[in-house]
Amino acid sequence: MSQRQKYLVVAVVVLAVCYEAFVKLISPGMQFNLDVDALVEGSRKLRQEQLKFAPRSDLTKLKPSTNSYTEALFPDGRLVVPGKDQLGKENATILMLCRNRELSGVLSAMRSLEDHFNREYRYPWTFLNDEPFTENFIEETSKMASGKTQYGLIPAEDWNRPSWIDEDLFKQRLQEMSDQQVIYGGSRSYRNMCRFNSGYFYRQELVKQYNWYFRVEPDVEYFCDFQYDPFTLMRENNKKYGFVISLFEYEDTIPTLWPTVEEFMTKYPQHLHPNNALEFITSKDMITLEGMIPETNHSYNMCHFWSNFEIANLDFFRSEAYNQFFEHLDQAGGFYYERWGDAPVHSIAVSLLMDKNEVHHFEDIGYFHNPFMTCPSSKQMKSGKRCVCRADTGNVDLASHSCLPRWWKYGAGKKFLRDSYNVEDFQASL
Ligand SMILES: Nc1nc2c(ncn2[C@@H]2O[C@H](COP(=O)(O)OP(=O)(O)OP(=O)(O)O)[C@@H](O)[C@H]2O)c(=O)[nH]1
Ligand SMILES: [Mg+2]
Repeated sequence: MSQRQKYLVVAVVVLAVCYEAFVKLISPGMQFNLDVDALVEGSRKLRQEQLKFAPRSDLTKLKPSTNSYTEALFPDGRLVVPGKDQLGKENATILMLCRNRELSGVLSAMRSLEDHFNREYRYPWTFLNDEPFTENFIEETSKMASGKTQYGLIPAEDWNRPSWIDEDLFKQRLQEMSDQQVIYGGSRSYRNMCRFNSGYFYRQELVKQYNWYFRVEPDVEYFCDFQYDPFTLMRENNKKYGFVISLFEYEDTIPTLWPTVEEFMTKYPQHLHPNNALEFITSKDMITLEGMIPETNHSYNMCHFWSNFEIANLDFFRSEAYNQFFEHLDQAGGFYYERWGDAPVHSIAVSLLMDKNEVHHFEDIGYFHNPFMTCPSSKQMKSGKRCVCRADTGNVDLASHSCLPRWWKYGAGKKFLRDSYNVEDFQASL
């Protein structure tokens, strides 16, 4: 064999060895194909094992992950965990009207309120809906709550448009308000919601048992530690309605609300409280240099308490005065032919039927509902109550469209706390 032939043989052998190595080591597909059946079988067995743990009640048997030091999942999968008994002393509930699809916003609002207030008091949460809540909604919200939770289905007759609403006129007004781009002007469900929140929430079976409610909406945020029970604070100080933000309403949602209220005042003068806050909702003077001067078609200046936050006494809404007020408004049809919101309805009722000293401005909670935020301006209060407000949103309190300065002037007044004060001087002044 010549030298050249020897090189050729060696080259062929080397190539053959490399090819085999390539097939075995570099081409996993060929190896994988060989194991497919075994893998499928293994996977099937694993799934069968997992299925043994599938019921949610058995989740506690699983460790969260192989490198976890906890022995069980938390919470433990039961819907009512021990230790959910109410600690707060008042006959009160936290109330949320919402839809299943709003679950993530519901949970974030719950978490915020639980962390800043309710986990120390464990007041029960009451959820209301015009459709049945899903199992998932119930499971997730009951795990988020420190207290008990209950879920109510609103009867159709408390939610839907009443039969005496003229269908043609309703459709026509819906179209007109939608064309005029009135906020939620074309929405049917929003009108049901506003009417329900004006006249029916306090009549629901689950709500009947309570004296107080704290209204919460999906996606809201609370920024400060409460450090007290707001229901107790209100009861002990003879307050019946609590708010955090007050603003001007869009006039094109309530063109005939005020004339309807004027009819009510003429018909039922006995219901007007002698120490009412009529001036708060009718004054049109300039309050602050930046403040808007309300220019409206009627005496109502559009000021209202923003009702997505409310802490209030249910007996006020159950009173004859409030119910005659609501019935009078309802019969006028403005919840459907216009788009009367529950905020101006509650606010006008509170301002006319209640002693203005029974209304409380919670200035120390810090709150956000898109797009407005209120945050304590006192440095002392902010740090003392561990407030962390949003850095990307301004404080609405003194904004041009805020009615708070008007409340200070014509409502229950305002005591300004100095940031640093001498405790003895302060106590002596009380
Ligand atoms: N069950 C139910 N709840 C509703 C419906 N519409 C609104 N809500 C609830 O009623 C409350 C007020 O509705 P929102 O849509 O928040 O109205 P809003 O606060 O004026 O406006 P945005 O928050 O800016 O959308 C919230 O708690 C909603 O979850 C509805 O059709 N069904
Ligand atoms: Mg809202």
